[in-house]
Amino acid sequence: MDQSSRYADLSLKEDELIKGGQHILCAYQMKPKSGHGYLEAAAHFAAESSTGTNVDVSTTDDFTKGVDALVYEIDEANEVMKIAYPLDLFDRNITDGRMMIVSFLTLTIGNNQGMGDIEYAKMLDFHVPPRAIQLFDGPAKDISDLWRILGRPVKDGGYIAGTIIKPKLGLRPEPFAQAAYEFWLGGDFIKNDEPQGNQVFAPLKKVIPLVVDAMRRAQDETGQPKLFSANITADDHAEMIARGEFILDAFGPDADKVAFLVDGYVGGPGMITTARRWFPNQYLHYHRAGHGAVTSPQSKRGYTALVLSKMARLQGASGIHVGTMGYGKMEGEATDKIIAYMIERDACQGPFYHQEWLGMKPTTPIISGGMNAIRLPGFFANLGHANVINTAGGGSYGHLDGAAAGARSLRQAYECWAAGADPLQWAKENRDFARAFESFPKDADALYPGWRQALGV
Ligand code: RUB
Ligand code: MG
Repeated sequence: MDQSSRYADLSLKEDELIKGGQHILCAYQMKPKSGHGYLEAAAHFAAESSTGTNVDVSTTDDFTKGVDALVYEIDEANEVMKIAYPLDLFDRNITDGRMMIVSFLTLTIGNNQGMGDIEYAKMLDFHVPPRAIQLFDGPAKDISDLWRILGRPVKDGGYIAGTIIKPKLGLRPEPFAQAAYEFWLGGDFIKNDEPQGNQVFAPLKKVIPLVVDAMRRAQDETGQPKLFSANITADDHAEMIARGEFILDAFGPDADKVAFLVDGYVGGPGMITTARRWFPNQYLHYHRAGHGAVTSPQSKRGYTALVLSKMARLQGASGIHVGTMGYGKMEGEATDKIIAYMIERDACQGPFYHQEWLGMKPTTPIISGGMNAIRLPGFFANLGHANVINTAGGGSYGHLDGAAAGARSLRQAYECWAAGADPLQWAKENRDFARAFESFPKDADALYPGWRQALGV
């Protein structure tokens, strides 16, 4: 059945839809299965994503038609279609009238992912009108809160040198806390690796008090405040809350230095909102393990990392991983910096839509995945600033002189970029940075081919 007379209106103008403020707009890469016309498939997609199904139903009335999603633009050659979703389609909380990301996903990237007449469809961008911005929680805490704790300026407070406790699993409580202590002697921020929780060989109730002790000793020794991002991811929201409350209790007077890490892609939006609403005083660290299944450029379904990141800011993530833009080990490109700009700025032009955030707090880009001191200067040059959290696991614990030197090498890499210095020159005067070349010789060979000669190695 061709539904394009009802679910498509190509006379609608995008700028007028945006001015009207009554729709969420979504741009997709979409290809119909062969034998299906583009507009027909697009209209069926909009029907399935809003009020319709594959046939007319007798229960439809005039009101129903007023909340139809409408295809308002198609570009068959580039496989792009755009759909306007009336705001009233989206589910609202009975408790406080607010919007929820699950409903956004259920409609805009739900059943439409398995339709028989669609070869593939992937959301590339979306636009949120001011009214919907007001109806999402947004972040409660942001990077300025961390800078304040660290004694830095609350604007442009700069690079936060972090790590991930490695090995990923397999440390018992004492060696775990020792690994934390050593990094904190040189760095600012430590996160649990995402699978670390309450394993039988490292019970959370034993590990956390030792981490608190490690933090206190590192603070005493360095005279500097330290930050810890604790994983509270769990299937059950009551378990998440129990973990969070135990952790805050254990940190006591240092509880403001605790972030909560939630693996939000595997866990889903409910987990992020649980953390956002139960612990609004803690920095909310959105980890996104598994996202590549849908966000990878190789995947023609799902949504992009930019879409994931925008959803995270709406939900209230204080920070979210945004990859390493081609400078680390995970998939990514230099142009991914747009993802960072989208979540940290108050207005940003995305691939299809200009988004105004209207004062919603920023979400920190968290840079992670195969990073080390050698890779950082190029990364900062591409991004154009260093107001990020960077967690380098292998890049810290893989440093030949240990984790404290690894942490210092990260800071020296930042200072090298900030000074506009030549990294090889800088290495001659900064030992931990220099030793990073020897620690990660494959990276050094690729990025600075003459390094052995220059450093006399
Ligand atoms: C990185 C790590 C993180 C990934 C997440 O460890 O454990 O979970 O970076 O990736 P290492 P992304 O620093 O040893 O590589 O940031 O792309 O979501
Ligand atoms: Mg990890």
